Amino acid sequence: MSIKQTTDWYKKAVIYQIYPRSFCDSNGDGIGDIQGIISKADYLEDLGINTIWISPFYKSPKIDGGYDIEDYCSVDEEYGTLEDFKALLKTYHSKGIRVITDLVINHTSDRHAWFKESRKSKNNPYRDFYIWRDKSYVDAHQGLGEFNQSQWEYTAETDSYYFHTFSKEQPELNWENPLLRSKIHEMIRFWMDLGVDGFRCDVIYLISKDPENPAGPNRPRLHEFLHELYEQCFSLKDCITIAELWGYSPEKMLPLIAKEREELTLAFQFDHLSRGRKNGRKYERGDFCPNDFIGDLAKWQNEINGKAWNTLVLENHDQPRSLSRFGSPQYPKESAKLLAAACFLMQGTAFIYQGQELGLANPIINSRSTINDIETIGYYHRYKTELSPDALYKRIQFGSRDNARVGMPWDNSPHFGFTSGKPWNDLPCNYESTNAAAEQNDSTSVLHFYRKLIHIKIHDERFSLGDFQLLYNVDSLFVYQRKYQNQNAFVIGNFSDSAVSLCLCDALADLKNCSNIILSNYADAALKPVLHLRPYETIVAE
Ligand code: TEU
Ligand code: CA
Repeated sequence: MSIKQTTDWYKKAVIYQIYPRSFCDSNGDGIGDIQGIISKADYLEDLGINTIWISPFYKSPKIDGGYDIEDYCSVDEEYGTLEDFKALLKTYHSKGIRVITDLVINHTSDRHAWFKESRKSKNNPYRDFYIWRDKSYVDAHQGLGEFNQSQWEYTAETDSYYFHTFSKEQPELNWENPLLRSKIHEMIRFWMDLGVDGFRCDVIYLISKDPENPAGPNRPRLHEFLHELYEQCFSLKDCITIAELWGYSPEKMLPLIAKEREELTLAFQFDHLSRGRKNGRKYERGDFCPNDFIGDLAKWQNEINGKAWNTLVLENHDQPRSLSRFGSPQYPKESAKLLAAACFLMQGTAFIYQGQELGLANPIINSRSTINDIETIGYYHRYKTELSPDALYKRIQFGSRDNARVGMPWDNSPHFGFTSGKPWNDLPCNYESTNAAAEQNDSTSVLHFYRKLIHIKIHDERFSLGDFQLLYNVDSLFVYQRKYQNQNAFVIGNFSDSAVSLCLCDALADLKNCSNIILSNYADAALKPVLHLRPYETIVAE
């Protein structure tokens, strides 16, 4: 008998995402590592988070930053050893911090032993671990993948083609094969047995494909495969799963995360992160309307709350810094704090990406040598003849995944304390005043604001379990309410660089009774019948 998920600990989890290559280098080779993560446990404990999620650290050629796994049950030697990982678990668990790892099971690296076998011959025992087609099929089904490459790659050994959505070095697994599925289950139990508390499931919706058309949008067996994963793995202890999904409406997502279905625990939604892009294109800046952004978040609150549980995200390793996307260069501290309060005080599990708590802006990306990421390299090659260098780098600066992957700034020493050697991606950045040590000593810093925010998110049940209601969302002004057991709290914000007044009448009348400020981003914030909100001012009141 399996032990089903017993507690809802994820409802009070604040999850800090670590991109291991860029977090902290312990041995001076310019590459972040597991010992580096261990060395920052006190910092994360002081921040107040109660869970970490570590992006892939498994053996990998790192064509896609480690999301191309060569060996599922090992630690890449650049990052350390399995013993180091066990020590990491011990250190974090001893502080009461849970550890979530990344599960990349839609594809492997082309260097994975299964793939090396699979490509050898049509009757190899591993042939059906991957998706193979002949030339006539491929000619009739051409398409471009996520990184601007063809989705079918030729191999001479058997004169046939294998399927991939991401780089050609990331062949996709054939989930129709029960043997492949049982190998994956075994691997997941290996990490659970070591003590891992949950998994972030990379592009998990892609695992089921239409055998007639693997590149097509149909996912006929997705629910079946997820329930099987739950039965065979996730239900065996009190662990959680977070799905990475793209293009899902709340209606389509609910069956994946509704508890009674026993599939996944949580899923990311990124609708609001598409705002401020031209026609939704990731590398092109467009107009940004704050009320659309708040409206997207509120839509998910209204559709998911009470039925399943939301996630709250402003950044991750695939996204530029939220300050550079939605904040203000004139008011960096105020706008970083407003973004944090606006998003994380809604209902849902909060995810904070390393450095976000410092209010980091993007590094400078303005030449070919400042590009490392495979998606950005694909974009560069696609547009380098069509656009002038100025126009091209403007887009890359705006959208590149490299923005989030520069070394974490710990102090003001060379390379901001990320490494004593030469960083693996040596991008120019201005982190003189936005680094952990500088912000530690400044009580008005974004870091101090995040600490307070995380504290109330975890310890004040209005901000974890409370009901959500959007009371006002016009132009740049928003007000929402959280209510738990008849106790109210209000989150108010002016998402713009000009001052505005807000009259507390009609829908906002309840706010008049507020007398206490729980959190604010201006030292002299005050509650008045007509609120005068300064640029990016946010007030959390009760
Ligand atoms: O990302 C999924 C994905 O579709 C990304 O290409 C995403 O669309 C884009 O970067 C953001 O707009 C996941 C991982 O998070 C990413 O780092 C990997 O490259 C990808 O899967 C393949 O494993
Ligand atoms: Ca290192």
